[in-house]
Amino acid sequence: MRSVSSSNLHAQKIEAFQRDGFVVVPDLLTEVELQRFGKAVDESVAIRSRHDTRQLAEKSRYEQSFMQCQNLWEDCPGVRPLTFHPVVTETAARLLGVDAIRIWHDQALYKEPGGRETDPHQDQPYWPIAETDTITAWIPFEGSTLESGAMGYLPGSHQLGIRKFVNIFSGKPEDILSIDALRDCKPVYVEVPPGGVAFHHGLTFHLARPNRTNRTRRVHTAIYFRDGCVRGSERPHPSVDRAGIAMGEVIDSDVTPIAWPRAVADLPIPPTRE
Ligand SMILES: O=C(O)CCC(=O)C(=O)O
Repeated sequence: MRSVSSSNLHAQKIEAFQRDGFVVVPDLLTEVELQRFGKAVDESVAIRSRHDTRQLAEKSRYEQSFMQCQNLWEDCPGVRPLTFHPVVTETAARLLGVDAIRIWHDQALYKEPGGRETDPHQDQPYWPIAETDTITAWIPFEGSTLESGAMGYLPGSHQLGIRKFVNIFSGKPEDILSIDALRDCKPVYVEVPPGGVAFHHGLTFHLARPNRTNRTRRVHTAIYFRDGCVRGSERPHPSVDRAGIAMGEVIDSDVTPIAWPRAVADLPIPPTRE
């Protein structure tokens, strides 16, 4: 099995992530893996969305940015080895500079042909995690291009001391990019080559371009946090509420198992609770 030491995680990548709050790491997944995991996520998205017959134009503004299917690792055995992929998870831990990480949740983010842009936001304010040792792995099965819905990041915005909840879920969100603290910080859009993974810090402001192609932009993401983080607010969230983790308690349950390090080929047993 490959490990990060034999992949492309040079010190410059770690420095870039810590400085900019995002980085693209090439060659983490093989062509065979992209085919296998892409098929597994496609099937899971099809099952989860089988009752939704709406056209794109009939969906909410938020849903026009992407189809979102969460916690696929739990009920889709074919997706589990991707969310807990040893090279992806080790890379995430090395970028964060921590010894062990847990899964917060995973999700497919499928931007349909004609899908609108993803509105700018930070992720961390959506999560009741006290510490900010959080990272998302954004894994496009066919790579991503400016035309297909590439991600854009505001470099260094994770270090500005901002922790702002932007409501992108209903109605038109506030224009967060025009606040004084961000006005001089322009998004950098990045294309990801097939097999590459884009990582961003939980405090990095980010957005994505519309999908101007006639193919769905197929992306799986996994959010990881440092082992030992505690619940920092009462904000409801299934990743802590399902396990009854109270304010101030360490976030440690079968809902958020260790993602790295794990023994070779050892995958976590998903929770049975709703
Ligand atoms: O894929 C997208 O369009 C947005 C992704 C995103 O916001 C995230 O992964 O936090």
